[in-house]
Amino acid sequence: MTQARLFSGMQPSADSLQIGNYIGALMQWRDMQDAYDAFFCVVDLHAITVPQDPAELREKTRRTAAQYIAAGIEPSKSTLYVQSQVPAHAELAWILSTVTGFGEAGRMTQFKDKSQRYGSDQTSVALFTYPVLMAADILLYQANVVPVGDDQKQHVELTRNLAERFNSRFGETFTVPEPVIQSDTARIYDLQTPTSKMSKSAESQAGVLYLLDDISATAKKIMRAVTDSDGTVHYDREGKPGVANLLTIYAALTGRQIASIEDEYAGRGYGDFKKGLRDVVVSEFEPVRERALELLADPAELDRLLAANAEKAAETAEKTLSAVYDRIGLLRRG
Ligand code: AQP
Repeated sequence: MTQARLFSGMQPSADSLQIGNYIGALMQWRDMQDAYDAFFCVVDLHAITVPQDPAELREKTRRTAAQYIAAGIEPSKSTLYVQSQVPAHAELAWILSTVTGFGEAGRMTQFKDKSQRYGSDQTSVALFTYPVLMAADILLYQANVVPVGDDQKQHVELTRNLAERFNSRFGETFTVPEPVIQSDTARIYDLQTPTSKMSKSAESQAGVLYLLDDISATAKKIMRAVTDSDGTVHYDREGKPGVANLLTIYAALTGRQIASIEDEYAGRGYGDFKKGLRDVVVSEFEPVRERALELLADPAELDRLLAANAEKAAETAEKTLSAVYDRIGLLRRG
């Protein structure tokens, strides 16, 4: 029986991924890779929608791929590749932009947020068309499912609309994908500002737990995490966002229920609780970090592996692109 297809990706927008990427995406990907024909992409074309230093971008791309593998994505099982190595992504994005309404693209809240943050002079047209490129990423592989955070739900909805519109205008071409939205408890917040989502490219690194940070830095960040003056280890997202966030991380990494962790630390104060969490995070991160650094010590081998996977991805992608070109009436090279 053929397996259903899965597509997902992350931007190489930092030297290291952070624990939110790990809990919210990589752990899920690792669990799903056996049941699906999975494509995991390092979306470098998305990363350049905001300015990037060229040498750093190349390095961040390798680092992101190495962390996928170190976290348990197996390149022999899943297709793990770099977006720009498969030109069909950019080509299909152009085609899809011709069936995307300007108003429709303008309603994307991520664009509204990001363009407000950068100001219109610093906002690229590519940031505006970002969701169309994301639609191309997904539709090229005829993906059935797309695991994403809830902030990406609107983009997957746009992808579904574009697929349905294209299919009804030009004939059945694309699989209409379903989003797999991670649950609320998989969302991780900044340790210093526990009301904001943790981000790998955050301005301040003090509240971000990076997978590749050295272990003592990770331990310090956890011990300094913002809590409250109440002193009880209890989950209350609204009233105690700092503690709730630490409990979320603890539960996600151990697979335990939040209530059982609350019981364990009842009457023991935040110091003990943070030490417990520090041990959990450090023992989870240590082997991932070591494996990633090992892979990065041999960039030529990593590049070869990525190239082989890109070739595999391109085979599938080019089939879809070729069908699309035919359907819309582009004259093909004879
Ligand atoms: N804080 C988070 N909690 C849970 N999941 C998270 N993800 C990101 N942050 C958290 C998930 O990780 C994947 C990364 O997607 P991305 O690289 O395209 O960018 P993002 O979602 O914008 O992640 P960052 O870390 O915040 O990156 P920057 O700083 O570049 O914007 C997605 O599956 C996301 O849900």
